[in-house]
Amino acid sequence: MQPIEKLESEKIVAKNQIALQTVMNKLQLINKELSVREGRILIHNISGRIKEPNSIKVKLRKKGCEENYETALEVINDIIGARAVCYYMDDLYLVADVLNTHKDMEIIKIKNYMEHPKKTGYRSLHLIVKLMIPYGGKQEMVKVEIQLRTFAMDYWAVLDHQLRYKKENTDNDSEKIEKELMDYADSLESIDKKMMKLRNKIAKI
Ligand code: 0O2
Repeated sequence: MQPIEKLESEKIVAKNQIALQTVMNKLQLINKELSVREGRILIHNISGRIKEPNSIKVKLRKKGCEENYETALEVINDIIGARAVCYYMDDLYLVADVLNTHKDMEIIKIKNYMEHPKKTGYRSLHLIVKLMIPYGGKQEMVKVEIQLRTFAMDYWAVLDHQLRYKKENTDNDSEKIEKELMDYADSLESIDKKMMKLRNKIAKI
C-alpha cells in the first residue's frame, strides 16, 4: 500500500491534469454542438479541480476507509472533478446524452440528485466516468466525476458549501438551519421548473 501523497508525484499530477482538461474540453465542444442543434447555448460555465490529498484523507476517514493511495483510487470518485453549470433543468440530460456517445469514455455510475435530491436538499446530476487518455505511450484509464447543475442548483450548493456542508455543527440551531436550507432548495427547484416552462412557452410564440 502506498501513501496518499503519491497523488502529488509529478507523473500522477500530469495524468490527472490531462484527464481534467480532456473532460473540460469535451464539455466545451458539447456546448458548441448542442448550441447549433438546439439554437441556444446550454452551458453557462465549466470548471474543474483536482482534490487535495488532505481533503481525500478527510473523505476516506469519513467513509471509515484506510488512508492509502490504492483505497483512494477505488472509493473516491471525485479525485478529478469537472462541473458544468447549465441554464435549464432539461439541459443536464441533453449534455449527459451526448457525453454517453463518446467512445473514449464510459459512464460507470449516474447519481441523479435531481430526481432524488439528497436529504440536505442538494440537487445535481453526477456522472462518474472512466476516461481513456493517451499517456506515456499507452492508453490509461482515469476516473472522473462530472457534476451537471443548473444555475439554481449551483447557487444553492455553493452557498450551502460555504455555510454548512463541511462544518461539524453541534449547535441547537443546526436542525432549524438545515430545514431552512432544504426549504430554499425546494423553492429553487420550483423556480427552475417554472423557468423551463416559460422557455417552452416563449419558444412556441
Ligand atoms: P467538495 O468539497 O465539493 O469536493 P459516495 O459516492 O456516496 O460514496 P460522495 O463522493 O460523497 O460519496 O458522493 P456524493 O454524495 O455524490 O458527493 C460528491 C460531491 O457532491 C461532493 O463532494 C460535493 O461536491 C457534492 N455534494 C454532495 N452533497 C452535497 C451537499 O449536501 N451540499 C453541497 N454543497 N454539495 C454536496 P465532496 O468531496 O463531499 O466535497
